[in-house]
Amino acid sequence: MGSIKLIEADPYSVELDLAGTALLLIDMQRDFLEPGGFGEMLGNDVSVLRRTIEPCQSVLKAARATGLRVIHTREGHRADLTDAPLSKLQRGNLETGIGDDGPMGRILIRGERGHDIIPELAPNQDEPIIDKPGKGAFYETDLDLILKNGLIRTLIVCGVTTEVCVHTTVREANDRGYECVVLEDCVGSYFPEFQRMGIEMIKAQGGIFGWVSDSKKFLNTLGN
Ligand code: C5J
Repeated sequence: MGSIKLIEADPYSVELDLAGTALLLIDMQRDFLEPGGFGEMLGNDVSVLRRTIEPCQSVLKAARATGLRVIHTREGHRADLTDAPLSKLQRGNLETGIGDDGPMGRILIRGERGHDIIPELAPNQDEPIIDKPGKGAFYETDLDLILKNGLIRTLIVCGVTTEVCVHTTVREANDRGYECVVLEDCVGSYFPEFQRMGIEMIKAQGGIFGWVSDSKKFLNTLGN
């Protein structure tokens, strides 16, 4: 590795120093992506998120083959819910919400089947998993420490959902001085208009939060 590669992106192409670049896969969990999970229980069509799985698999395979650092995140809580703010537990007046029994175990609780990452994108032993209680992957986690220790400055961002955990994380990363390249076909929203606007917002005003590219361009950059 240690090489500089150009990735085609919007609003303009950008150089990636591969030694300082990590792939960040955000919340590709059963609860969001599989039928019967929390996302579907909230009335969402999970098939629109499942479109991201194949491109994410290609990107993950290429990143591993190149030796890029790969980091996964999961949104969820302790079994006793002591790390979940009341606001998050109560908002929405849901009949079945975080911590309640669902078809894949207790919803968004660490260790439960629904909380885990989908098998198609299962982490390797050497890939850190960041368990986060919030939407942003930096909030109350050691992600920043792991990135700093790994001399990582650039994040290739994939995951769900575009306007919630992806956006929050990209904004947090941006404020901490990281460069983010979001792969459009590897991030998904249950709402088409949020997907479109979420992507637009990242690359607006000369790349106010970073760049937008896609899986094919990323694979071209890595020479796959
Ligand atoms: C949501 C997420 N949508 N991972 N979480 O609540 O975006």
